[in-house]
Amino acid sequence: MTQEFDSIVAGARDAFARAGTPAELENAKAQYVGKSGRITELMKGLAALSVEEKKTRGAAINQAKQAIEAALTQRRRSLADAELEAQLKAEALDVSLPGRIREPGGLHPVSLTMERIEQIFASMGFDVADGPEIESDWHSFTSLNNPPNHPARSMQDTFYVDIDGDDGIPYNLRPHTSPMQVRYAHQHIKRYQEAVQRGDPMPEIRVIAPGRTYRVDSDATHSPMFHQCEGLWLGENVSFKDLKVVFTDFCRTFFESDDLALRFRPSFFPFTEPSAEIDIQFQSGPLAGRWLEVAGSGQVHPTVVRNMGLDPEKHIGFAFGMGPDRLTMLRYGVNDLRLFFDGDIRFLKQFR
Ligand code: 2NM
Repeated sequence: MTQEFDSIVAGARDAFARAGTPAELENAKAQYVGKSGRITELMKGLAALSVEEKKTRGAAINQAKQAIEAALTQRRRSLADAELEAQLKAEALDVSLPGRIREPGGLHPVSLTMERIEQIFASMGFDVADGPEIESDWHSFTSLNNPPNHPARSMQDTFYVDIDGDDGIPYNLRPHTSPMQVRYAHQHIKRYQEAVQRGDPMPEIRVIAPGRTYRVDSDATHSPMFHQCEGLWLGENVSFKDLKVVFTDFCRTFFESDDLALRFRPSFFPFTEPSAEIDIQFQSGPLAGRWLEVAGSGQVHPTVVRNMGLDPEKHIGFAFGMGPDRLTMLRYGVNDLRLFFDGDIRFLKQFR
């Protein structure tokens, strides 16, 4: 091969190497072996030569053409390899990643507590009542002996809705579940009136009202939405002694502990008189020795009994209110209330 052809082949190799894509490579190819490429033009030039010259020059051109085609094939292959490499890289699959499995779900720890509370009180003959979270002013406050200027009614404590009730006062997000007990009494009023007419013994009211409640409050131990479970037992002769028995029994069953001490500490609520806070004390375990407040309670105020549509001479008894969120914290040793409402699956799956 002559110097001339060597440099053409070198030029072609160069152009092929510079082509970064298959399209660029096909363009470069056209300049050498295409219809009007360098080699094609040289072939055409052979026509004017003698037979002898055609032989030697033709062979040399052919050799150059073969070298160019070999270089082209090689470059095509390396570009295809690079393309495949890039594609594999882009679609890389990390087979060492854990698969996406659907794990079994479970109840929220507070729901577990609610179910537990309901089951324990059901075993003591308590009905479970459920009702609206958006309440009238009368049900949330007035019926429960909460005077209009009582601090529990203030805007700072209660969420109000943009809709007025029949009394012109906006509806509220219930700050406790006691309205449900007033509703429950009203729902069953016929039974009590019929008993009076027949001279039968007065049917008892034994009900708990578990559910969501709302107050304008938010820190490590208060959430604007929290849970309550209130209880009510009214009958002709239901006393504070019965409250002590019922609540002691409940606490011992709930915490699965027979050596649990209870303390009834005088307090005040508008809807009960007398009233008491209920504290418990574990005798063993991580919380042993400390008095822990778990509920409020008291003998239902005659005004409240009257607002239930009942005769306070015939329906006497007690009510109590407790916080399932707090009971859940005590039972499982959770130290921050907000963990219940963050929805962090790592926390929640521990109760599954
Ligand atoms: C508490 C404390 C004391 C209560 C009162 C009533 C009702 F409806 F009978 F008036 N339900 N719950 C009550 C009494 C609630 O929570 C701390």
